[in-house]
Amino acid sequence: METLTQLPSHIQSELEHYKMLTMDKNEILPSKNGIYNRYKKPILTREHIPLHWRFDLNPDTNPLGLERIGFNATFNSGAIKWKGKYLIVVRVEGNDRKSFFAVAESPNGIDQFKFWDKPISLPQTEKPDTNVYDMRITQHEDGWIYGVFCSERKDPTAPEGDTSTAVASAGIVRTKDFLTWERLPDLISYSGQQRNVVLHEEFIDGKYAFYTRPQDGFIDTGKGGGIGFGLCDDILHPEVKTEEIMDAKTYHTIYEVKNGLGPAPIKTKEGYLHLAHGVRNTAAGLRYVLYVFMADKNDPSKVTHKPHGHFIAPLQGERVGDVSNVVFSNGWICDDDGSIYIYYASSDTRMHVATTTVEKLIDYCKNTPEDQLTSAASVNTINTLIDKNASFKDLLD
Ligand code: M1P
Repeated sequence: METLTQLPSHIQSELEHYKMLTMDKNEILPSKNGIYNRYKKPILTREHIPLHWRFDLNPDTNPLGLERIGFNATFNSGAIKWKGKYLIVVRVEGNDRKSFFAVAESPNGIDQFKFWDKPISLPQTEKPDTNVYDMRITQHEDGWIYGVFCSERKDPTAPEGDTSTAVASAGIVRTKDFLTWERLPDLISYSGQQRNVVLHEEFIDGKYAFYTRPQDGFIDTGKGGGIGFGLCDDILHPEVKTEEIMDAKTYHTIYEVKNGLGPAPIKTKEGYLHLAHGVRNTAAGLRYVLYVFMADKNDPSKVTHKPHGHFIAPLQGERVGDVSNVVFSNGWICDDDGSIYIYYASSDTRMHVATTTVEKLIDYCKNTPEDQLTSAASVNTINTLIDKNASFKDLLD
């Protein structure tokens, strides 16, 4: 067996760096709004990729020790607490632009994330995926753990010479151990393409329930868009015949161009907590931010509370990456004590964590003013708070 000292020096230093990163402690940052805390360092980057995924370590076949397979990014991860460990199912993107899924594990949810030995080998349907990404994990009451993800294929109707137009649909897999995955047929729906599809954890009226995001095209949602909700009779033949839009895209909001659900909701005594992304256009391109809302505990398709504006927006170094000005989340974990770990990616490049609690998110949802949709109404909302504070203003002197 080769020993460390026989590796070329650049692989040795990469190994030292990898070991340091995967043992490194993170540091909670003071909260600026009391609602959540960010952390000092990203939890997962391409530098966390194990070296045996990158290098042929055999000096006979790789005498120069060159990297054989390059990795570009680690982002948009599903999440679950499983057997006491915090697992994220990461979208890893190779230098070849192909995304795939790989499980990374942490003992505490905030640092020391380490990839398992091998990425997930995803079974295929009869129509192979070209690219797969953004898996949402749902521990369903039927006993399976489901992963719903975007499956992308070239549009067969694209005109000759068009090498870009694609079709997005919702792929579905299930597992009991995160090692062996069963592929189910892709979700059938009748509202165009689908991305950001999420399985609800409970049966609703004895049926499986999906949150959807109907879209006319691959990027443009067109007449589609909004977060939809639909029921499905049989998960082995998944089909959503009708979708009801429960949270629509809306003019002059942070979800003006499109939106999409993040992870499966967290069930609380007061309703379902949701994390989603909203997209608006700017002169510098699309801006993706995260927002939170709450749905009725007796009717998960009914939004009951919706704070105005964004919950998390890209900040400082998060603003820059392969697709800049983006934060995106498709994973969070709620611990038994009510702590919530929000896993979000910045700029389609790296993973971060933010922490909060069920208590804080319920308070945030119930007591943050809604978007009143005009500047004048926003000023009224601000003035209402200022007036309410009149007898407490001395506290600020
Ligand atoms: O590049 C930003 C995000 O764009 C897409 O999200 P949506 O479907 O809402 O437009 C996805 O490709 C997502 O992976 C990506 O982070």
